[in-house]
Amino acid sequence: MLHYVTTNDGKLREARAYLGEDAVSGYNFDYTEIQSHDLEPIAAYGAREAYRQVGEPVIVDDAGLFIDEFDGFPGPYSAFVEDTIGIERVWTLSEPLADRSASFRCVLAYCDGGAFKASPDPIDRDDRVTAAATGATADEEESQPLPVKLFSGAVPGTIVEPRGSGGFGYDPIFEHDGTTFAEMTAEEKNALSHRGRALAKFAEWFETR
Ligand code: ITT
Ligand code: NA
Repeated sequence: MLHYVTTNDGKLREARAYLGEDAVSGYNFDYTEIQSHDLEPIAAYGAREAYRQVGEPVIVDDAGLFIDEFDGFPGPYSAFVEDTIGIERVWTLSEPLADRSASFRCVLAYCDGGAFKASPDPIDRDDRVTAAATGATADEEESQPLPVKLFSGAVPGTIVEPRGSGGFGYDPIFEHDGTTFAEMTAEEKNALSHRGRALAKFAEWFETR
């Protein structure tokens, strides 16, 4: 069984809407989130820890909102900023900006303890992350790091005054083509979102691995 490891029900709902309700089970586990300006090492490190915890194939999903004029803030700190100032005040901070362009990004990290290595022709070898790139501790680098496969997705949009009651997190203040993500169903959002794009890449690889 494939486990989507997250404390966030919204992420799990979207993953199941995309991959199928029976294709993935939710596993509520708060893995260690290393500090980094990039989502990739956070997701990769988390996937290794989650796999060690669960003992079956796992996906970890690290995501964030990147506001262009703020050099990508809150980015990897999106959860902290949502919990502290909240999305209404992210809108307030963005309102005076001449350019309110932003993007959502999502990185999925898959780890099965190394089974996918057995694939005769692994796709995207370069996506495999080494311990050095993941910020693993010296101890972990000494032992062989577990292989992790990464899939990323991004979507451009604009920060707007909150609208809509669907989705989760920053969805009410993120507008794409005139509609906020909170005004979309999970299926509509998946069809163009950062997570939907990453899930599409994952699903394509997973079927043929
Ligand atoms: P897990 O780490 O347990 O999966 P989390 O909510 O803490 O759950 P992250 O660490 O990846 O997830 O933080 C992502 C932040 O960005 C968090 O505040 C989310 O609400 C927000 N976020 C992620 N994806 C989003 C999406 O599709 N729409 C709106 N907000 C999103
Ligand atoms: Na988190």
